[in-house]
Amino acid sequence: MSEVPGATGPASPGPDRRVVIALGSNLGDRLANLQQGLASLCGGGLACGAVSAVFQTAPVGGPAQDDFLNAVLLASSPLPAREILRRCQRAEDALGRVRTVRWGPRTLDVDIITCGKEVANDPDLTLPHPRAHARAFVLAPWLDADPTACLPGYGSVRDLLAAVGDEGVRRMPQLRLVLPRGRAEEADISCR
Ligand code: A4P
Ligand code: MG
Repeated sequence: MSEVPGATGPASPGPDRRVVIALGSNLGDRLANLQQGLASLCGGGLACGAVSAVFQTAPVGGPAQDDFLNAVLLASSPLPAREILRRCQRAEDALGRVRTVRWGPRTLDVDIITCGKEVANDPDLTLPHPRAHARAFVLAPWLDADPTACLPGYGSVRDLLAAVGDEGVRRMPQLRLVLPRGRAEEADISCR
């Protein structure tokens, strides 16, 4: 079969970009929820390279609620950011996430922190995540997973965490997340 000049075939994948994803849970079996979130996210175009240690964190904002477990996933992907967002939302839905009050308790929250150097200002997709630079519950696990991490437009994650402080954020060495088997593909997770 010959190619028709100018015909549009399936969209070719874009270049791989480093994708940083934050996961949080403070309802139900928090560690199992985070682990299940990883299972939903990894593979199929999202190469998961590393996951941080688990941190127990005091809730920020919202009503009085239990402490969270938070972690950060480092991945790489050629997928459009919106497709990755849909994947994040499917992972939340699979855990029966219910939205009642803003910043209320949740079985699983999955946020895209950065997608390469992409900048987006849509309320449905803001990149980098608009509050990540000020949140120790994102910065501490991110720094744990990548000591040279940088947040485009803001600077080094180490410096940002030093400015914010890590009060209420505790590393939990006895709690561990593992990347799903066979999905720890190589991901470009360097800061350069
Ligand atoms: N949205 C826009 N940009 C993004 C992005 N980069 N990643 C939109 C993911 N979603 C993004 O999200 C609300 C809307 O944000 C969606 O329509 C999505 O398209 P949501 O998951 O329904 O609600 P949310 O996560 O509660 O909203 P928000 O305002 O993004 O929450 P934050 O700022 O992420 O805070 N305290 C501790 N200790 N640990 C936590 O994990 N999390 C929050 C949530 C508050 N306090 C916390 C924690
Ligand atoms: Mg969210």
